[in-house]
Amino acid sequence: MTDKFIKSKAAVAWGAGQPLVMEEVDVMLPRKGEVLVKIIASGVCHTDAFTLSGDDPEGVFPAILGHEGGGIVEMVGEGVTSVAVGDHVIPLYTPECGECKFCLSGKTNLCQKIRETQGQGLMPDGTTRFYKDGEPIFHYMGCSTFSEYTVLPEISLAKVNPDAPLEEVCLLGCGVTTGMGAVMNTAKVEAGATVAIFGMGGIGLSAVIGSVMAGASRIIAIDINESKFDLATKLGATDCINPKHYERPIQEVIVELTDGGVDYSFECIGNVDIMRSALECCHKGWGESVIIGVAGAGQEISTRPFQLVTGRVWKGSAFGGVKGRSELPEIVERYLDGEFKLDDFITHTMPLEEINHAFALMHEGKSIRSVIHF
Ligand code: NAD
Ligand code: AHE
Ligand code: ZN
Ligand code: ZN
Repeated sequence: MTDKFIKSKAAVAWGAGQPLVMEEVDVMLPRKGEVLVKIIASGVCHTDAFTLSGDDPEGVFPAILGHEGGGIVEMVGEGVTSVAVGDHVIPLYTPECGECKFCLSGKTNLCQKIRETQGQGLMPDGTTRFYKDGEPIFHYMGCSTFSEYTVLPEISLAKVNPDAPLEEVCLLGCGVTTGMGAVMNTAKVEAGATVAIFGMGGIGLSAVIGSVMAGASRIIAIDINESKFDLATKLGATDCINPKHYERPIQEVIVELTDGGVDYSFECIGNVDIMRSALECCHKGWGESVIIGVAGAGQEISTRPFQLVTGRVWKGSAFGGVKGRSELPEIVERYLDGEFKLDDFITHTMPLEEINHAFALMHEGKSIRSVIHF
């Protein structure tokens, strides 16, 4: 720990299942190819809660969580050319190096250039930039946006229009891009198609928006928390279903409602039983189901192979299939042009000091997105 550093307030996850603790941490200045970012705002995504719970096989502690942020470049390390001090940026947990096999494939947004160290909570050189009293603290998903200052690789930053309010477009760093992108890029829902979306949190509601944009004829929203249905309807869901109101499996109900099943379904919860329902509510011969939800260590999906033999397709989607550096700036422009709104999602705002309240609201089903203002 011989690098120069600055002081930063951060919410530290000291261990699985423990509340975050406000700390003043030391943030090492950026090394070659790295960027110091001052975070202006960060959403709280269910994946942060998933990792904090201890269910994430890649969860390491102590760590600074948060991956749905917006910030301003404070300082650049040696060799950084694509962003400069003062640029507005959105941190990317799916970076885009533009030169790895994955980036060059034209088939995926899953850049693998720094995936291994990122999964270990480290910068690409295998070290951390966060310390408390000389003890290292891990990064999270390459972002660590629950810190006033964070360090990211240059390839993990999307430079966006400074006219866009970072307090809103931070949601494009994960939730909204993920839901909209899964519909438009992964499933490629076409006009007139029927859609079922399981889970009306930030991701599922964004999938509703994506389905409306795609011109879907029927958008069935499914949740066990009916307080989510008002917003789902406002955003364009045509039907809202609470599975608890039925004795039969929800897939049977949807198949009957839709003359044989939906064209596309999306699992936005992280529940492997619902992933099965989502697949099996798809139409024989062509129905496609996209898994977006993240399930805990040791969990597995199952169905009868006959479901796939008879033409249903099971897929997954990460960050909506979006390549962050080349495509996210354009999505920000579409937001600025009024194509979709973000403020509907922001049910709560609070300072970093109150971040544990954001997790409580999520677990109680009372929030869509809490946004932390720094
Ligand atoms: P959230 O907690 O805001 O929303 C989840 C919703 O699911 C809630 O409305 C809840 O009431 C509902 N739900 C829970 N159990 C249900 C059940 N049995 N039946 C029907 N509805 C049920 O979460 P979120 O932030 O929207 O994230 C959703 C999932 O997506 C999480 O697993 C998260 O980790 C994952 N995620 C994945 C990606 C990706 O790139 N693949 C990106 C972001 C989030
Ligand atoms: N670490 C977990 C998997 C977590 C996961 O699937 N993450 C999603 C993004 S969730 C954002 O809220 C993702 O992008 N996955 C692709 C990747 O490369 O991580 C585990 O099971 O080990
Ligand atoms: Zn997320
Ligand atoms: Zn790459």
